[in-house]
Amino acid sequence: MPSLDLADIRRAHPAVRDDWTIPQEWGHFSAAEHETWRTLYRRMMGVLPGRACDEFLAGLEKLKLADGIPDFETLSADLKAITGWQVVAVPGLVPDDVFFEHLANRRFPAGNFIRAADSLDYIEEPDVFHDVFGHVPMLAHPVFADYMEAYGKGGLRAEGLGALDHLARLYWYTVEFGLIETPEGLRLYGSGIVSSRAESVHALESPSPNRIGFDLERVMRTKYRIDDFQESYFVIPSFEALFAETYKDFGALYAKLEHGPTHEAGEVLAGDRMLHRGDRSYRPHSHAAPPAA
Ligand code: HBI
Ligand code: FE
Repeated sequence: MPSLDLADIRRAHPAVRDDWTIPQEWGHFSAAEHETWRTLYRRMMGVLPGRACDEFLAGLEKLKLADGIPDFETLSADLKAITGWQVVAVPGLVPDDVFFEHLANRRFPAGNFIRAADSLDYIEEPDVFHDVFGHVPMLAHPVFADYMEAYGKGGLRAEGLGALDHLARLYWYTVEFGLIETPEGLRLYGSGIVSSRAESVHALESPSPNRIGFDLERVMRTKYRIDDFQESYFVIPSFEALFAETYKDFGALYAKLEHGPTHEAGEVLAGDRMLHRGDRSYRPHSHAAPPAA
């Protein structure tokens, strides 16, 4: 786990500011790194049409992200004109309170590095492709842009109430790994999925995972995997419904969450609205521990 101590970070990034942002210095990216971005972009566009939701594809189109690692000055100017959001460069993962503070002020923190060309399929930490290709197109959607700001504000409140792990589950099962119902069938919107070629196919088409109708308390009680495909995906009926569902005071909910069960990632409950009951045929394995030689 990378250091989350600003003094450590400052050794490697002397220009880091108190809010953990750093100058992007877009000119420092090499031709090879821009080529890695284009390779990742091309791979994703081979699987996302017909799988990602229209809102994601429309945002991607509007922000013109195909040519290489975007210059955050230009990207932020375009995005600000649409929903008031901007993209800021950070060295990597930042502490929760710093992250929430940025979201609450419509700033999305993006890792200022890209994965190595020889490991396109797995990243230890969110890089610029996961953060910008995965997260930023949905920030061009007004309702989702509002949801992300509300999430940031909720996070700052949750900190005080010791409810961070519940809120992190909400983020995980919507922002990172959410599915949405459409008249044409289920579609992807979660950033962790749409920035991964294999999971974009797995999440929609594998018989293995559960696909369960979104329920706020259910999601906040459900553990998730950080090192492999999800064992359950939660499905929202619309972004408006997600925003309405979560734009209320969580205080009472957090009090309720102090008691009662926590569910394993692959569990199915009697009250679940099952869109697909997984057959668990995919055996999760942890990337973190490389397979025995
Ligand atoms: N930091 N840069 C960065 N990006 C994230 O997505 C991120 C983070 N810090 C914390 C975090 N996500 C999660 O713990 C959220 O659930 C808060
Ligand atoms: Fe992410």
